[in-house]
Amino acid sequence: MSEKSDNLFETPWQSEGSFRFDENVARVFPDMIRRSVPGYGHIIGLSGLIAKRYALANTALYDLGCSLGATTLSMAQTVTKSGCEIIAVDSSQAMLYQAQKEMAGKLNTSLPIHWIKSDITKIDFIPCSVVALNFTLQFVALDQREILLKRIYAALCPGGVVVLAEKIIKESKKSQNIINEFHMDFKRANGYSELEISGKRQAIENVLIPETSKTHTTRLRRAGFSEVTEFFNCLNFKAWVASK
Ligand code: GEK
Repeated sequence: MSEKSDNLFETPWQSEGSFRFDENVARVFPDMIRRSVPGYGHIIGLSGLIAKRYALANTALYDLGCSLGATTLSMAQTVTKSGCEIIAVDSSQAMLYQAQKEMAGKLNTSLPIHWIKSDITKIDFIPCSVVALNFTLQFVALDQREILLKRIYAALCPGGVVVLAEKIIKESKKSQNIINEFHMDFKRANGYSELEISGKRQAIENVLIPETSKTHTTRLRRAGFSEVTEFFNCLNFKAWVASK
């Protein structure tokens, strides 16, 4: 992947909620997410291993909000079941363009990959066994999240799974403040300045809407998932596997 460094927030031009997944973000995305999300690489790697374990022959695997295709690549490199295909969906043309450019030389697997530009709340799902929602549900409108999970549940074959990774908020305000400080320390340690940290926070306000861990797990169960298992937690980032 491109290792262009993220300097988007070095100048104080951001207004509240101005963050967009445009070509500027697409260009620096791998650097941005690696320096901002603790454990991002682990979650992507584990998504591939989970996909390998749960993929069923002749079904689709979805990467919803695929960005530059990191999860798609991870699944493509591990899944060996016959007749599977990966459907990678993103609403940002800039992200999909960059994804296909960067993945061109890397995706030399036998698994067909379909890149689709669409809002994930608008697609018609085909029978599937693995659906990855890595840091994407947090950008979907709050009133659409349960509807989307129910539609995914309906499309999953018995034994299929959703992999859900999210930025979360803590139930208590005190805990939230502490974890926020730790997350800011993580970003500082990765070379972001105070100006960049506050600029990004302002730009992402009301664009990324995090929820508590309990809200996520309760909603997954309401959507029908029988077993919801947390497999990753670092600072204010969590990931679960939920099975049908
Ligand atoms: C990764 N999963 O590398 N429909 C389709 N795409 C959407 C929607 C929507 N409604 N809302 C947001 N997106 C990736 C990282 S990034 C996470 C995912 C982040 C897309 C958006 O265009 C962007 O590419 C992606 O979801 C979120 O593991 O930037 O924190």
